[in-house]
Amino acid sequence: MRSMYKFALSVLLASGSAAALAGYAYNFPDPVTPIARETLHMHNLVMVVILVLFFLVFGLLIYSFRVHRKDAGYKAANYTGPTNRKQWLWVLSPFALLAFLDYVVIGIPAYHAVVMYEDTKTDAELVVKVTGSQWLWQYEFPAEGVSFTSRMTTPRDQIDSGAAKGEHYLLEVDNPLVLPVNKKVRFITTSNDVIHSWWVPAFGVKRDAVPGFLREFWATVEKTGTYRGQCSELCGKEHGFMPVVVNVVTQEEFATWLASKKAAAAPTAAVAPVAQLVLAKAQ
Ligand SMILES: [Cu+2]
Repeated sequence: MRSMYKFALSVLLASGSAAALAGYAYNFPDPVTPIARETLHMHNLVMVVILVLFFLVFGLLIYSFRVHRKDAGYKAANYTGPTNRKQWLWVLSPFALLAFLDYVVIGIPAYHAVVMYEDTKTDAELVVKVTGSQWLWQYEFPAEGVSFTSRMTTPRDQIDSGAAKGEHYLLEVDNPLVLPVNKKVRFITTSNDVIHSWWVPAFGVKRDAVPGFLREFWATVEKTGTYRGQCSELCGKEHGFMPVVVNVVTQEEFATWLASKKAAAAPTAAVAPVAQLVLAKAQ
């Protein structure tokens, strides 16, 4: 047993420095959208319910093992099913309790959460189209006529040859997506090639980007800052190298950023975004 612990510890130490491990947490990241908050709330609720049940059931088991054991004089029950009222009560009340927990205590808030997650259109103030591509993300603001690609910028020597890793190793890009704070953003995802998945943990959203299909989700980010995520659907050899970075800024900063993107895109505005992507890949 001790050698197993030693082995586990050495694997843990070999897999990363203390600084790298410090970045890992046991709980969800701080929620910054209504969906993320709701998800965390549901998770905590379910956790409390199952922990109480777990300790209750195991407590009863251990109690029974100890008290009703053979050498204390107990005989095994010749039990084939409930026959009297008391036995029926013991059968039906846990069943009723589980049904109540499942359909009421957990079911009602879960239902509300799912309905909320899917409501992408009510009061949406901005639409962003996210296209996954091996191995980068393309962002488009269709109404504003802005589109650009976002690629990882982590230097290859940090990945391949053991150079010291930067603070945002594998989670840094050239063109982050910029969003205004406190605005409901409707996202539409799709893909150019294989299935990808756009995921930002602090937003509580993850949606597959499927070629030939449009999938939707939404986010209202309530706090300015930089949020990072990753592609979370295995999409080829560089799946691990297509991070998501979102800068959430004030409305004014967003307007400035959007205007600068529009100005930069002006000469090639006539070229379809997909064609731009093909050209960029060919270079
Ligand atoms: Cu991917």
